[in-house]
Amino acid sequence: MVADTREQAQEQISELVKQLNGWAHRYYVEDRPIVEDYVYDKAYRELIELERLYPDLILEDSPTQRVGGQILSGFEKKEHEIPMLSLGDVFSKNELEQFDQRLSKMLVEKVDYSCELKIDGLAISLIYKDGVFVQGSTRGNGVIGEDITENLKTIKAIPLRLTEPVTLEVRGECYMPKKAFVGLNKKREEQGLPVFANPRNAAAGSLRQLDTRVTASRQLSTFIYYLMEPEKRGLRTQTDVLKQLHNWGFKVNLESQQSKNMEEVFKYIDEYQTKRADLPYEIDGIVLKADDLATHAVIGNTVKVPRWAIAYKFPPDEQETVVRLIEWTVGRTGTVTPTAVMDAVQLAGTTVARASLHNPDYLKEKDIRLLDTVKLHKAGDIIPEVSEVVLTKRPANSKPIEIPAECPVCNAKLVHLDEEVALRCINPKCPALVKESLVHFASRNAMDIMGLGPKIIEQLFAKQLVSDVADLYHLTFEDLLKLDNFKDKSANNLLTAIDNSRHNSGERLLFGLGIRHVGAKVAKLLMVHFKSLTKLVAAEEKEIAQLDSLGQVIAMSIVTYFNNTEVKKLIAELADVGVNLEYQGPNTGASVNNYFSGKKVVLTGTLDQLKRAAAKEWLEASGADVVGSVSKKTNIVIAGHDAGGKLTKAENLGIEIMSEQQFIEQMEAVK
Ligand code: 1X8
Repeated sequence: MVADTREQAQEQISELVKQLNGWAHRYYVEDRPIVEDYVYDKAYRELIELERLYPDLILEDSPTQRVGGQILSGFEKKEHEIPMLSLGDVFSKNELEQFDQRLSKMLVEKVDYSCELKIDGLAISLIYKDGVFVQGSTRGNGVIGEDITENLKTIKAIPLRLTEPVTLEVRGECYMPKKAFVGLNKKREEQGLPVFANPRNAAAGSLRQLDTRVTASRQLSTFIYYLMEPEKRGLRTQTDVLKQLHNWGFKVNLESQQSKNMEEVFKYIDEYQTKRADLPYEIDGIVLKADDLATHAVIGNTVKVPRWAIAYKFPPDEQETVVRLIEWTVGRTGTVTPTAVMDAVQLAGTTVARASLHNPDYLKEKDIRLLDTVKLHKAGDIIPEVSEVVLTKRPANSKPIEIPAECPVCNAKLVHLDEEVALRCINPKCPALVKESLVHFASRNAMDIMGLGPKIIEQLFAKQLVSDVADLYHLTFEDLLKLDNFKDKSANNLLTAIDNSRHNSGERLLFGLGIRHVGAKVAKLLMVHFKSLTKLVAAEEKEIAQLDSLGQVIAMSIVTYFNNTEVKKLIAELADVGVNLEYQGPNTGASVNNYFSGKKVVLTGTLDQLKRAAAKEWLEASGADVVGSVSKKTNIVIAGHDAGGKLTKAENLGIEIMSEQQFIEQMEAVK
């Protein structure tokens, strides 16, 4: 969809923003998506294109305004118009009864309660002007917080525009879902970075990022539960406030419940104490609020906390146990990680006997030793974690754990790369690494070897048929017949797939090597510049770092990698077995193999080498729309000889023109 006029563009932009925001609302706020990701992505790309052509027409609630990208120099202070109070805590049902009795004494009418989950996140405040999100801040000390507007804009659950043009302030909790927390820590462990202790710390760290792209990548979400000056909207109860917040487009926690008496409140507590582990976000208790808003003014606040609400905190799920062993294992990217092996205990419904200690720094900081008694809990309700050592129970003459100097699998010397906390094995022949590196090598965006998945690789490895990626190219028909369920045909297919991969453009190989910080995109960029892997191997760190501002970290990672003797041998072996090390031109590598997909293509003139019908069929199979006449909407014109008016028109309109030969090259490049 290409707009012909500015007015059309404006209309299309407005339509797309409305549609995309509607879909995103269903996905991020209501958890009930109505379109497939690719439908969203397609419309999103259209919007980006229109906004690129007409940057002054970008709407403030456009989803493209959420990607982050600003680098902030710091956070401004933000004074809260009304202080953001904390809640009084209680830890027993008995104390809750006392709270109820206090309220009952102060009020004439019987008290109904709004029972809500207490989200373990960070309190935030959001200000909307005429329905548009204008400012967001942290709680800070309750009176003065920090302006984190740009970070909050990246959170998809926060509406950039409300369903009504209202001016108001709301408050709620920003949190990281358990799944996002587990994924983030896993990634950080692999990257050698310190891990976050729990989802709340992870959310806090993510919100205070000066690079808002980092915040955008962290999958934060929010629950809004408080509206300032609700009486101005004619709302009478907290239950109604929650409904209204939801109607304005905020994400509101749907587990809330109105309760008529303490019996019902206790039932709610018991129910969620059980459900807690299954919720996709972490809660640390429940919040009880007098539902009738008129009573809030009557009951009032103390200096620090409201008297009309209270938090009931769940007892911590923590167990003591004894450390029997510290195990060191080699992970996917060579990180060597210590794990505490302990006497098994029951924790939040499962039996736990192991907890990752992440890296040597973490181990040293907690100073966990053999036979120590430790307190164990579950971070994000999922990951067993040692909270602390019970020092009073430490045996006499215990000694700190020694950090290994050599890889527990291959005995190679372990290293710390740059500023990493992780200990790493960087021997590319280390068996622990090889299996994973083979899986990556064969994967779609790398060498794209069809049929060579983790299960086959496991077998090849176990039967000692391969010990590095170069060995793949020595595999014989007989070798493959040794694998489970392999017959003539499957063996032949796999051999052909491996054989074909020799001719891939070099960036696939470069990406396939699995060098840290070298993803498919960086690999492509490097190969476009250096043209040959051999030249990249010989390149200076400075030249790499300056290339499209790739930077020091990537450059150092590449140079360190290629400096390794084992790596040098591996590259030579790959060249020996006929694997291509050269860049083969545009549109040959990873994730660009659909050059024609989604494009309107016109075939004109006489084709010498191809049959016209075959060309059309091939284009359509690649996702192109082959049309008869040239218009502004045409993307590509393929012109044979004696092409006439259509070619002239395409030239006048500035449409991409391809000769038959260029088209054939594209076809061949796009496997
Ligand atoms: C803190 C929290 C509140 C609620 C949920 N989670 C929290 N962490 C709620 O009201 N549903 S209220 C609150 C506060 O007032 N400090």
